[in-house]
Order: sequence, then C-alpha cells, then structure tokens
Amino acid sequence: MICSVSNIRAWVRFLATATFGVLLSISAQLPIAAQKNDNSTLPGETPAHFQPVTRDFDFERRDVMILMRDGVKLHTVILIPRGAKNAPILLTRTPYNADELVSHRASSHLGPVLWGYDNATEVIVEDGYIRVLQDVRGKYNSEGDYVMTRPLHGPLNPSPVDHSTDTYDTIDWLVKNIPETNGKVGILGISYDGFTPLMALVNPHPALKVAVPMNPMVDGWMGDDWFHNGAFRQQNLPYIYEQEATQKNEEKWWSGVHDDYDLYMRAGSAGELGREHGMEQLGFWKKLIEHPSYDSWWQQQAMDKILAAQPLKVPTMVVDSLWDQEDIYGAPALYKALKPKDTANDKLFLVLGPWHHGQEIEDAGTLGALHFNSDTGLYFRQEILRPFLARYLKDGAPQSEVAPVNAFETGTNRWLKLSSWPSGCPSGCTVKPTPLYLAAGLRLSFAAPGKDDTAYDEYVSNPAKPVPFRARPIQPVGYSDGMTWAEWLVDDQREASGRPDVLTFISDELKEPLKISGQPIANLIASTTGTDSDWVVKLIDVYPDEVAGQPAMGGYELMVAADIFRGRYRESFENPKSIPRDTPLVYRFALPTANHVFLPGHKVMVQVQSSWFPLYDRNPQTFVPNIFWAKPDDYRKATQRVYHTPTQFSFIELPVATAKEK
Ligand code: PG9
Repeated sequence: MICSVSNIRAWVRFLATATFGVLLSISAQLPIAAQKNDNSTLPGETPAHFQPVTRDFDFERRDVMILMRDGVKLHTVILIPRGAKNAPILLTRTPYNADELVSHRASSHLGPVLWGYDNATEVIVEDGYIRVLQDVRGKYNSEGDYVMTRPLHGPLNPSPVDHSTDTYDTIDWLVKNIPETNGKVGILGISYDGFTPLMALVNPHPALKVAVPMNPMVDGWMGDDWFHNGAFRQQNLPYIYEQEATQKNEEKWWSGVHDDYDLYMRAGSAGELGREHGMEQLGFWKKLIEHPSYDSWWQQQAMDKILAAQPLKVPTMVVDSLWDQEDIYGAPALYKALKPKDTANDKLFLVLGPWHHGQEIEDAGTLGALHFNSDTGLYFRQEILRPFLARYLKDGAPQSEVAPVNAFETGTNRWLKLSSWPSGCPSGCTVKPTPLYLAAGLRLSFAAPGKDDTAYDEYVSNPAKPVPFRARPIQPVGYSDGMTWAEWLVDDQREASGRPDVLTFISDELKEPLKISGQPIANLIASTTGTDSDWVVKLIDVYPDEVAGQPAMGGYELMVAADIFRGRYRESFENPKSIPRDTPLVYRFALPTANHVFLPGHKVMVQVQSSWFPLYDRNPQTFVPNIFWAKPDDYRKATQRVYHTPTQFSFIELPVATAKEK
C-alpha cells in the first residue's frame, strides 16, 4: 500500500468523522433534558434541508419524479422561464446526469445554467422554451434498471417498458402537469441523447410535435460507437466501465500509462483488457463480447431498421457532423432509411455540418487546424434549428421555410440549401458514381489501369507494431480541457503517408474543382498472406505546399472520408469467414458521407493500411472464432497486396457532383 501525507490526512479525517458520528448517535439516544444540560456539544451549522432563495432568478426549477407505467419513477428537472404562458416544452432524456446538464454555472439566469452539452442554449432561452431534462431509468437519480441503449420491448427486452413507453409516459405527465405549457413538446439531444429521440418516434405521444436527433447512435455495429464494419472500437472500454459499474458513474476507469497505445498493446486483446478490469461483471460488456458479428441481436436494435418499419408521423430533423468521431454512421443512415416514407417531402429534414461529434451546439468556427470563416454552430442554431422548432412548437409562429437539407460544403466553406440528399447543388446536380483508380506507381487516376502496369503494390502489416490512428502519445477518449479526441478525424495524415506499412496513392494537381456529395465507396482488390485482415481506406485532400494566410495548412493531408473494414465480413456481416491466403478478393465498403470540394491546386490521396490502433482492436491476421479472445500467438505479420491490373482493379467510387446542364 502506498502511504503518503495525503493518505495519512485522509485517515485522520476518517477517524475524526467516525468518532464524531458515534458521539452523535449516542447523544441522539440521551434524554432531551440530559442533552440540554450538556454544554459540551457544538450543534452542527448545516440545516437538514437548505431552501435556496431564487425569487430573483429568471427561471423556476422544479424537480419531480414522474411515474412510469411499471411503477418506476424517473427524475426530471423542469426549468420554466419566469412568467411563461403557453410555452412549448423541449425535452431531453439522458444517461449523463440531468442535474449536471442544467448546472453548467451557478447563475440566476437560464442561459449560463444551460450552456453546454445538449442545450442549444440561445434558442431555448431567447424563444422562451420550457426546458426539461430527465435521467433515463437506472441512471443518476432515476429509479429502475439501466440497460445500455435499452432495446424496444420485444425479443431483446421482455419487460413492458422501453424508451418509447418512458417517453410517452413522461410527455403525458408534462402536458398535464405544467400549467405554463401550450401542450406542444419537442425532443432533442446529441449522441445517446440523440438515440432517445429516435425511440420517442416509435408510437409517439400525440403531443410530440417535433424531434431533433443530433449525432444519434443508430447502429452500434455498422458504424457508430461500438464497431465499424466489424472492427471493435476498444477505446470505448472506459465508457462502458464507468457507465455501467455504478448508477452515478462514481467508479472511474484506471490506467497505469500515459499513452493508450501502450495500454492496449500490453493487454493483447480487448477481451483481456476487459478481464483485467473486472468487466465481466457488467451486463453490456458480457453481451458485447458474445456478439462480435452482426447477428440478430445487433440487427434487431438498429434504429434505422426499426424506424423504417414505422409510420413517419413526427417532423424530424436529423443532424449529422461530417467529422463525427463517434457516431458518423447514424444520421445519414437514418435519413436514407426514412426518406422513402416522407412522401409529401414535409416531415424529414437533414443538416450536414463541418463538426466533430456534438459541435453544433458549440462555437464551430474552427475544427482542429481547419477554419470555416464563420461560426457554423451559431448559424445552425439561429438560422436552421430555431425556425424549425418554432414552426412546429410555437403558437402563431411565422411558418418560415426551412430547406429540407442544409448542407455545409467543406473546402469552399459555405452553406447550401438543398431539396434532397445526396444532391450537391442548390440548382440541382447530377451525382455520378465515378471510379478513381489506385494505379501503378502509387498514382490515383480517373483512367483504368493499362495492361503493362505492375500488378500490385504491397506492404507488411505487423500486429506487433500497429499503425497509430493519431500521433503518440495517444490520449483516451474524452472532452476535458487539453483533450483533443474530438478532433482526430481532421488530424494531418502526413505521418501515416510516410510509413512503410501504409500505401499512399496520389493524384496529379487538380486543375478544376472536384466536388463529391454522398458516400465514397472503397472497392479494393487485395490479398493477404494471413487468414484474416483489416483494411483501412482513407480519402484525403492534400493542400498545396503553401497556403496563403494559413501557413499551418501548407501540404496538409485532410481526411475527407475514411473507415475500417474487417476482412472476415467480406461476404456476410453475420457469418464471418476466414480469408484464403494469397488470393486477391474484393473488399467493397462505403465510407462516411462527405460534401466536399477538392479545390484547384490540391491533390487527392488515398491511403490503405491494415490497423488503426488503438482506437480499433488489432486484427490478429490469423482467423480465430472471436477476436476478443485472440491469443498472443495468433497475432502474425502478413504481406498485404493491393491490385491494379486491367481485370483486378482497385478504386474508390467517388460520388462526383456536377451542376446540371441548363
Ligand atoms: N457516443 C456516445 C454514446 C452513444 C450511445 C451509446 C454509447 C455511447 C455519446 O456521446 O453519448
């Protein structure tokens, strides 16, 4: 045991408190008369219940426990602007502590109290909404059992309650018990709190008039928090640990190293690291390691699939961040699944912004080294979100038009109002899938490979030295001061392009702008000397050697769309298969959505590599039934080849947008 001065102080404090506690309990048993005569006690100065004086506040806070249909009560904080009448309600349901989300500052004004995560503060304050935050069941001050992203009642959830019923019961209570409301409710939130609005859309309460899921977690296996195309996002272990170990997240993840690269390397596999932390006690972790493939457990809780089978009754604005480092899959997938249901083109809206996860409610003039020339977060809140909410929630609000799609175009840095997506131009565009070939000499070309070209390029992928996903030392996932996790998708990729285990293909300098709108598709023909393999493909905008006014951007290699694919799933996400050695095979997978212009003078780059560590767990490159339990001997070097012959050609299918001929 380490014995320090602070430890000794803590013991002295503990003994003093314990002794004092014993004395108090003895004195509590003494007859009152005896106590009165005893002038050896010093009464405590803290009242049993302090009543704060808040009459000068510009809002009133009510804390209530709302009864759900199964008898469980959910802790709900209601903030009502002073003097409100006929005010609409904006609800957020969260596992992240409702109290904390409305306690950003101790202030008599609603704005500073709300400023921070989940709260589009100016809109809420200036438009006079009643703000409601609720702890989901089992977290913080709510009763009930916590289940990670609790599935709907059905095969995965035999209980009669889920987020759909809890939202219904909550809204029912709110509209009946808040006299200041006009009875119209909107639900919004980011990430997990963007997933709960999706659940609200299943059998929605009639008072639910609008939903704004921002960066929602939609499909945890396909491309949001837990896996991407089967590769496990192991840097989320601390999240699961803290979120599930205790109701109020008091148990903190521990690590004995400064660099997460070392932490995950030393453990060997994600399963082993979990075991070292006692994670087999946590329900969600146990389920996760039992379901490494896209089986029915994952499929049945994918929210795009669930909502595609429901009528679209409530106007919904889906908000996506183009550089979302946590849930980059969800929002566009949801839009795609719901679009066919929006037959009158009046219920489904999409926003694409140049943000990291959740940046739309923050200052968003910059992201890492990128400058957008304006605060794009403020623009979203004031010009898009605000009129959208008002239109559906405020009595007598002007019926201002909000474009069905508001898409920020990166590269040119401007907002576009569009009628649908993908369609990159306000006046209408043709979006044509256009192959950009990985060619001999590590070139990128719109011309298909010729027969005299070399057949492939190769590299050695060594699991003992995986490619870091960003410069070391690698920070854990987090948002506190000094942490840069949120920006990693815009990190300069120069370091990677210089590595011998990363293939880097590059185009000539562009003479014309090249605009892409939609999902680029990676189409690799590749072989490995192993029996399993990961393939990481990154589409990169290479800036000119020098950039006027922005010296730091000279030669910058900016990822525009990138993802990982676990080779065992090339034929089926549900049934993994080993890879035959030394056999060129097709690996085809969609990269995240982009709306980007490669400007003249820039070049296009594609990088291919076989690890993205430690964000993603290492593929042992030997087929094993469950990679969570890969053993040290399973991790083997492999030679990876990417082919470019006239019959076996690798390419990125770019969604090239061109203005329609007039
Ligand atoms: N991306 C986080 C999350 C969502 C859903 C499940 C687990 C994690 C979040 O920011 O809430």
